[in-house]
Formats: sequence, C-alpha cells, structure tokens
Amino acid sequence: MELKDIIKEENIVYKKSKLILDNVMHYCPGCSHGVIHKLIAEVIDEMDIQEKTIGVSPVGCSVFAYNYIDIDWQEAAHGRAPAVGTAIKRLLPEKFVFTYQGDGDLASIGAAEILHACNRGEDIVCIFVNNAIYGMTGGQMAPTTLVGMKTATTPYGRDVELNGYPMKMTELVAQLPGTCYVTRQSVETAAAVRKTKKAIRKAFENQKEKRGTSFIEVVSTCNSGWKVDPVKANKWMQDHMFKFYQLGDLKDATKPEGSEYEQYIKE
Ligand SMILES: Cc1ncc(C[n+]2csc(CCOP(=O)(O)OP(=O)(O)O)c2C)c(N)n1
Ligand code: SF4
Repeated sequence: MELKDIIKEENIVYKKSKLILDNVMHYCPGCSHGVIHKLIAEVIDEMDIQEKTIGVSPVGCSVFAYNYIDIDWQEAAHGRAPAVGTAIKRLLPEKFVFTYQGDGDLASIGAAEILHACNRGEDIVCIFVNNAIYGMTGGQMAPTTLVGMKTATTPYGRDVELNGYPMKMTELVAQLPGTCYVTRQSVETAAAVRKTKKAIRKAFENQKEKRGTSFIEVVSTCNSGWKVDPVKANKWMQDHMFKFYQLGDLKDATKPEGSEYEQYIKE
C-alpha cells in the first residue's frame, strides 16, 4: 500500500479544530502550550460558542495566543489577566470569558489579581500553565520552581532560605469560596490530554451555569528553559513535579459529596 492510498478523506480519524488558525506556532517543539491551545479550541468549537468567547492572553510565551485560536481576544499587562477578565465579563455577561497565564505571570506579579478574582467568584475560567519557570524571558526562577531546581537565577538549585518555598496556587484558590471548580491536570500523555479536555469543558459549562470561578492548573514542561529534550522533560515532570503538584480535582461544586480532595481534608 502506498501513502496516497492511506491519505484519503474516509481514512481521516482526527482533524485539526477549525478554530486553530493556520499561523505557524512560535512555541518550541515539545512545549505544552500548543496542546492546551488545541484543547481550548476544541471545547469552544464543540460548545458552539466561538462568537461568544473572549480570551485574555498573558505576557509569557503564550503572549501570542490570539494568533492561534480564532476567537476575540484581549491582551493584558503582566499578571492582570484576571482583572481584565473580570471587567469584560461584568460588561458583557453573556460572553464566555477565559484567562490564560503562565506561572510567572499568574503566581508572581499577578498573585493579587488571581486571588481576588477567585475570592470574588468572578464568573470566568482561569487556565494556569505551570511549567515552574519563566519560559519566555530565559528560564528564571518562578514562584512555582521546585526546591533544588536549577534555573537561570538559581544555578545551584532553588534554596528555601534564599528563595522561599514553591507556591501551590491551586491549593490556595481552592480555599476561596468564590471558586466552584479547581483542578490540576497535565498534557504529557494521550490519557492526560483527554482528562484536561474534560476539565476545560466542565469549566466552560460552569460558566454557562454562572457557578463562579473555575481554575484549571496544567502542570507542564518547558524543555528549553529546563535545558533538556522534550522526552526527558516529560519524564522529569512525572518524577518530580507530580510529587509536589499532585494531579486531580481539588474542588467540585457540582458534586454534593465534594471532590476526593475535599472529602480527604474534611476527615
Ligand atoms: C511588568 C512586567 N514585568 C516583567 C516582564 C517580563 N516578562 C515577560 S514574560 C515573563 C515571564 C513569563 O513567564 P511565565 O508566566 O511563567 O510564562 P511562560 O513564558 O513560562 O509560558 C516576564 C518576566 C513584563 N513583560 N512585564
Ligand atoms: S521557552 Fe518553554 S514555555 Fe516558552 S515556548 Fe519554549 S518550551 Fe514553551
């Protein structure tokens, strides 16, 4: 059988979402941002809300997210995406509004904005890409950098005495009454990608039902910033990041019994 016999319309099992534009992505090969964009596009497409959705893009590597997903976008200054998202949703409550931020953006300069938006229970979806590093600006330490992890500004590894402890933003926002759904996912395997897509869909459905803030952390790699190839980066993430940033739902207001984590902390 030749390639031309295989590449036929009837054999296609997967198609790129029509919301993903043809622009060539600037992300490094192996970067998680592209996969997460794909999932957001698929969910918006499947919910048929392309015309009704406004994304708020950040300052990190995903600053150009607006070049890749065919919806309306607003760029926000460093850390301010949840404040800008709040304003958009309050002015245009019929729109679906989501923010997209890296860990440097969300957990560093934007720590106040995200905590207060979640505490107010703004009816928005917050997507938090945690690759434990400032990817865009050359791999400096982020608030989420693990203890002992080497970065451009911690060449001997993050030292608690000097740099403090890594911050678990997802655990912090889960405590705030305004959040209705808080989850931590990843995208390094097909199974993980499917779970993350389900989480994004759930978050948008929550917004439809006006339930409050949904917060999705996606534990990710930055192979360029971590200075390893994409395969090693995934393995390192599985071995080290998941131990500290445990995957799963932390809060789910749609479940009367609560998420497994909520049940655990009640006991
Ligand atoms: C007020 C302000 N401070 C600093 C910067 C420089 N800056 C741009 S992107 C970035 C880091 C972004 O890292 P992160 O949010 O983790 O996203 P990633 O690039 O890893 O996806 C920084 C510090 C800026 N643009 N504005
Ligand atoms: S520097 Fe890191 S976060 Fe940025 S595109 Fe490359 S791999 Fe992705």
